[in-house]
Amino acid sequence: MPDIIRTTGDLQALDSAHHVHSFTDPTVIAGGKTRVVVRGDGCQIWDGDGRRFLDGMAGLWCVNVGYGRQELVDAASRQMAELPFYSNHFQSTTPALTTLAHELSKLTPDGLDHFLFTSSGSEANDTIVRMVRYFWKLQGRPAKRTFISRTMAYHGSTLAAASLCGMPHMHAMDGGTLPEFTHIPHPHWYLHGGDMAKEEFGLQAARALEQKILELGPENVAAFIGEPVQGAGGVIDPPSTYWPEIQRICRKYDVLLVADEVICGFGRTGEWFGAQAYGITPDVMSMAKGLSSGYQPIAAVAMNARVFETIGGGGLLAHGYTYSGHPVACAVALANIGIIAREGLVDRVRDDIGPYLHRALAKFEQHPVVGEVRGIGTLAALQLVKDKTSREIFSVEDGAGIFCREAAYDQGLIVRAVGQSIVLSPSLVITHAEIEELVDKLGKALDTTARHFGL
Ligand code: PXG
Repeated sequence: MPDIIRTTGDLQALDSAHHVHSFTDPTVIAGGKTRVVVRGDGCQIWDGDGRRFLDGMAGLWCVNVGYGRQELVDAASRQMAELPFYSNHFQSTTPALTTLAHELSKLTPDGLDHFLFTSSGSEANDTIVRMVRYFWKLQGRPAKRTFISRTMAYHGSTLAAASLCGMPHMHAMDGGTLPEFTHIPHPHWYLHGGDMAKEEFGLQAARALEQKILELGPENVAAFIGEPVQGAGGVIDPPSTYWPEIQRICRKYDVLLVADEVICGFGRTGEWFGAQAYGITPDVMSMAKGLSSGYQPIAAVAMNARVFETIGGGGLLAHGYTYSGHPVACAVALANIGIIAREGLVDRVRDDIGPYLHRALAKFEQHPVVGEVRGIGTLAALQLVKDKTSREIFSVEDGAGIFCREAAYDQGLIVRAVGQSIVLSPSLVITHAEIEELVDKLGKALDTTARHFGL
């Protein structure tokens, strides 16, 4: 029988003894600083000491329908009672899995009608690397193997997905990327656009892809992958000209266009998928997080007919995970999509809560420590700056992002710090009153930050 652990202090001690955390400095945990989260409801969470927080991140960009949805609990429970597991290997399926694939085909951009399931976004992107290379091999162009992604991209932590990432610390850990992965600069106008108009900068940033393809030789380039809005890289929403130009370049050189919809999917941008918000039709997409609102670990790769039919002609598809299309995860994803559709959450983000959030945050453009307020739908970021006129940002050593994040935490608000930006990704069910609370708490944290840095 497992030991019953009751107090937060006991949990913190055991945690530092036994748990290796994700994206955490282990010395912080060794100091007993683990945050123990015990309960959630709507956009609120509670810690082990009964303290309430407004969760401005929806967990890790994923609890799109909010915490505490009994309907999802019931879907999991029914499926567990009926059939807790069966695999999709060797020509098998389950009703939940096939129904989910069918429902997804109605939501994804035109032509993306075939779905391969995994348990995480990292596995989905890793799978894409294998599938796309396999696709080109079957097309008779086996040299097309290189993936182009962007600096500050986040695509996951498995080997290939980490190579797709564009964050230096991801590569520094284990000695760089795998071969045949390369990066172009990310399209952050405020920091890199100089005097250029936003739209002009968008075109210039996209044309870095064309230069890179020509440098590598189109005959060697498999795909370009990007998040419609770069999430973990700091909510970098590109100028409106960017994605259509990227799509044009991909088509011109017959390079597959892959959208990583792990954060942008399932309503965050005010459309079902970020690709729809930016007017593009990728060849392949990955999705996770909002697919089940994080209630179950499930992700998927969507592919168009050209990719599907090509890999369909290659004989046995030597790829799959024990938990590909896990029936409990599929049942929960189906119920979750049902909630998003029934409650009109996608339209709510586009017409109501997205504009409301961005109007409320816009006032921070006047704040001495904020240079830029950016984002779309329920994705937002505040760029913290030392000097508004020169757009000089804080250094890593200044640590303004982490300082501000902790100040928000002291106010009872969870936000993420990405470098010197504060990012937000609340649940799609956040109310107007909760947005007022969020802005009030964030304002206090920004005031504390400005005072601390003498602004
Ligand atoms: N793609 C994107 C765009 C993501 O945001 C992944 C892929 C990987 O998904 P999995 O399910 O394997 O984690 C993600 C995940 C952060 C942070 O710092 C964000 C993620 C993961 C860890 C940290 O905000 N997103």
